[in-house]
Amino acid sequence: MASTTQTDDDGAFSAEQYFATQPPSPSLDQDIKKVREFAQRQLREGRRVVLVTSGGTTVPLELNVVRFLDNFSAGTRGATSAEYFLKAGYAVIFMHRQFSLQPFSRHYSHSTHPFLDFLELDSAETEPSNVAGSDATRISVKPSERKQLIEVLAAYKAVQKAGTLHTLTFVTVNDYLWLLRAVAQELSVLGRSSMYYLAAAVSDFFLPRQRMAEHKIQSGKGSLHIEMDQVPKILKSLVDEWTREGFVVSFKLETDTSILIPKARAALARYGHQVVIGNDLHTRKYQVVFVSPASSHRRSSSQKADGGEESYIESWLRIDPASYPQKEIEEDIVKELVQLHDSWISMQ
Ligand code: PAZ
Repeated sequence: MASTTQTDDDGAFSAEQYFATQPPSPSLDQDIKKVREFAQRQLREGRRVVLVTSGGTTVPLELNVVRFLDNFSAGTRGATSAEYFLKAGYAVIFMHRQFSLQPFSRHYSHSTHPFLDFLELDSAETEPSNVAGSDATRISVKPSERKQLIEVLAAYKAVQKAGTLHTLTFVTVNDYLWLLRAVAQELSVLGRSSMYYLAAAVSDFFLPRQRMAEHKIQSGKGSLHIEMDQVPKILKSLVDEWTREGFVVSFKLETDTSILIPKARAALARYGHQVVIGNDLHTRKYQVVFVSPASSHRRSSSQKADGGEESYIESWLRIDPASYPQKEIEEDIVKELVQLHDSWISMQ
């Protein structure tokens, strides 16, 4: 816990204090200039925009970083959802952990479906070792892979042509926080047409720059003790300050399912956003729970219709595990969110 810095009531850094003391990455201004151009174009062209965050953040332990804390997230949820949002007509800002999965190319991940395995050298009589470097050698795609490749490639090319996908990368939790704030501030021009789909697995703790070792931490002095500070409650600032009208969807991951719904409700009560999607680490590809205020689409938890306690509605989305990966739960998640976003827009 921070001992010498201004903190929130629960001991976390306040967002204000965080941004006053932790410097942004040198590329932030350039990144945001491009986001501004993208947002302005989508505004002119009358498209809704969704910010999809995806993948895990790191927490560096040294300034010249050799060691860092990381988490499990591969970016499957974010990359898959981004594709379904594009299909639904949204423009997507895909803010993801460097080298994590991305829309379209995710189908050909080096670990699960390496593309070299489904390419073939054309002439059957030619020894692969003899054709290296020959311009005459043709390459083809295995017949069993063609249908899917054509579909993925066609969708990818169409999105490129329409200019509806903009990609940003982060590595550390600090990169993530600075980017999220700046992107949200840029997207606020879109008002209710913007959605925030916060699927990244963001560290709850970080080591302030002022307390990091400059060089690689040396062994030989016994065990290592590191005291981390809490990352500020950024959703509060997002909802109350950076984007007052955006439709905000956060994710809650737990490994103890009994606390999933109470934690999701607590997040809604605390931050006053629209939806929390709860998921369990082991079943996240097959089931999620949507939790939203009963008096749905209200901006702030303090605005109760009857002045009383807010109540919440839970609804589960499930797919048959046997149908995966042909069927992806993100298709249903996005479909549901597009409907909720429609209602949110029509409420203004
Ligand atoms: O990236 P992935 O597909 O492996 O996992 C997705 C997820 C579990 C990180 C995401 O659905 C999620 O719950 N994100 C928020 C995690 C949290 O901070 O609680």
